Amino acid sequence: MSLDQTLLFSDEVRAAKAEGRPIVALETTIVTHGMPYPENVETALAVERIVRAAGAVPATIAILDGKIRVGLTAEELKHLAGLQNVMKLSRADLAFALATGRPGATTVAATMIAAHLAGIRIFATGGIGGVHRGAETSFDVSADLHELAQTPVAVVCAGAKALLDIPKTLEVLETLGVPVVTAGQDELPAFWSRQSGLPSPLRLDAPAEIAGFIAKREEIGMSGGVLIANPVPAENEIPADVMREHIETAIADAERQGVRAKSVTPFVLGRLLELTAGKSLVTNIALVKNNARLAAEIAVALR
Ligand code: PSU
Ligand code: MN
Repeated sequence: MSLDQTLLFSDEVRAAKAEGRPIVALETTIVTHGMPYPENVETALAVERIVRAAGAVPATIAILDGKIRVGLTAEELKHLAGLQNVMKLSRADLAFALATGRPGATTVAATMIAAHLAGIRIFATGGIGGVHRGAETSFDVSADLHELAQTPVAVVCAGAKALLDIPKTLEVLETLGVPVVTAGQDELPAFWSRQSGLPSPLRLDAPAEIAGFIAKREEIGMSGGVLIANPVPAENEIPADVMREHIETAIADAERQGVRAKSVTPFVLGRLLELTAGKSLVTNIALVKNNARLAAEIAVALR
């Protein structure tokens, strides 16, 4: 079977490709493992509308019936959100879902692979995976970091999720040669909060400047991606010191219950939703929308 038969474009994305219009890839792990129903589906659809309003075409990516689907209809998105046992796919198991026909949602790593295969250069998400706290004993380092090192797709996020060890995550990104550019401020944001206490390695302000940086890397044939950190809007942020306590509780709960590997991030996000009485989800939704808008503006400027 050829790639043509495995990579399936929606009509909207196929037309956008044919016309050379800007496209923004979107992931689905955030739908199946990152947010509860019905906010997950509502957010995914709202994010697609934001991308369109900014002049780009959304390409939401998932694995269904042994195909890499690039662009889903609202019905397909709802179908995916309602399925049981959807795999959370990364580089290691993307082809496993294709070979076995199991449904799969794509993480940042798997979405980057699919976007690159589909010829899409920009991708918006909430927060990337990174180096987990306690990684010195658990060795839990997200495959998202290695994907950023090798696959040339620019990823717009709101920083690494604050449940991670952000200083270690930054160190690994530097080692792997991944540029980290914060949009509009000097400090790296920390997902729910605009502040992480760490300076961003790089800063650019206008979408056109970010597009110029991406284009320059392409021009000189640099491998790997770019990480763009977009601070959550001030009116939606949860201050870092408020989140810190909840994150510590959530991680302690995960440890006590023996939650490991792929289950850690979904568990901690779910626990934070309870501990913040829903506020973490409101912020997560706001930051994903904010990232979709910036990604679309960059895609438009990159044309
Ligand atoms: N952004 C969110 N919520 C999420 C994710 C991103 O707002 O749930 C997902 C992404 O798919 C990312 C994954 O790749 O979390 C990280 O998982 P892990 O830590 O297991 O690598
Ligand atoms: Mn992990």
